[in-house]
Amino acid sequence: MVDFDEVATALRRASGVVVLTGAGVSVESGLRPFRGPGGWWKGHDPARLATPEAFAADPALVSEWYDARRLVALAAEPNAAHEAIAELERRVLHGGGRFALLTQNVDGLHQRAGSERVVELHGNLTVWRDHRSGRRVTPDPTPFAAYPVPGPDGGWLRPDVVWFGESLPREALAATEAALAWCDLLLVVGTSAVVYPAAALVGHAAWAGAVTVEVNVEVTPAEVDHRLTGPAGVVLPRLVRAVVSRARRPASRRG
Ligand code: BV8
Repeated sequence: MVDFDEVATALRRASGVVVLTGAGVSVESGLRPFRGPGGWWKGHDPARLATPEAFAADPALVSEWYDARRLVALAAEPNAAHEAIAELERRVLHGGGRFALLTQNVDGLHQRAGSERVVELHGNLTVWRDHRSGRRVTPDPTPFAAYPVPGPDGGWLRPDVVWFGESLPREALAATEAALAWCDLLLVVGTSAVVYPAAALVGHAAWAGAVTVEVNVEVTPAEVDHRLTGPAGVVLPRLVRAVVSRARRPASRRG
């Protein structure tokens, strides 16, 4: 397991750790990914649902699909992968390092597992907003009575997520840029690395000199230094235990 030991050593020495996650990190919580076997997209055509045009054309269908996903996310529990990432954050920060979690996921499970330095690149499914005024609401954990759902300011309620063709939130992009400036190890977990601009973060980190590591059950187009193949809920706890259990070396000071 040369790669595993090298990654554990690099992780222990890193002073700026960034983790980028995708839908794969929530699969072991029972949430379906977007692509691949059992993916959401299998059930629905992304062009039909995750776009402003789809919402304008059929707000009832789009809001019903998102409400179903919202309730599944609220009923799910964080899994060992989410918990390992939260533990890693605590260990890195406790050792005087810097840490950021950039997630493409909209299910809120990282925060429920205890992660605090979370940047939601694609928004959050459990918050909705009036599509005209943008005023946000956090609906009760029960299905909406009917679709589409009237918003507080005369528009329809839509999920507070980033649809295809919509720009990522400015504050998320700013936080991402700041993190990549001090990142010396990027852990890419459970993403097919095909959605931009998130997928471009791997190349940006590598170009800036960071060690890049992918944890996935498949090989993706992401060009990384190390690949640890296996479910995130198995690989990540092992990796964090390996980092914690060995003699801690002072975090290398970069720059
Ligand atoms: C934008 C929220 C500017 C809603 C989502 C280049 C630059 C910029 C834009 C583009 C570009 N090229 C193309 C574009 C357009 C587009 C895009 O990237 N299209 C792709 C399909 C080619 N990008 C955009 O539109 C972005 N906006 O750039 O703004 C702009 C403005 C105006 C006009 C033009 C541009 C917005 C992108 C965000 C879209 N919103 N989600 C919702 O949730 O419904 S994307 C959606 O895909 C989710 O957020 C999801 O997180 C994301 C990525 O998917 P993954 O997370 O990777 O999930 P996936 O199922 O694909 O893969 C799961 C992986 O896990 C697999 O690899 C699997 O093997 C692995 N796995 C499974 N089980 C496990 C596991 N791994 C570990 N353990 C396991 N147990």
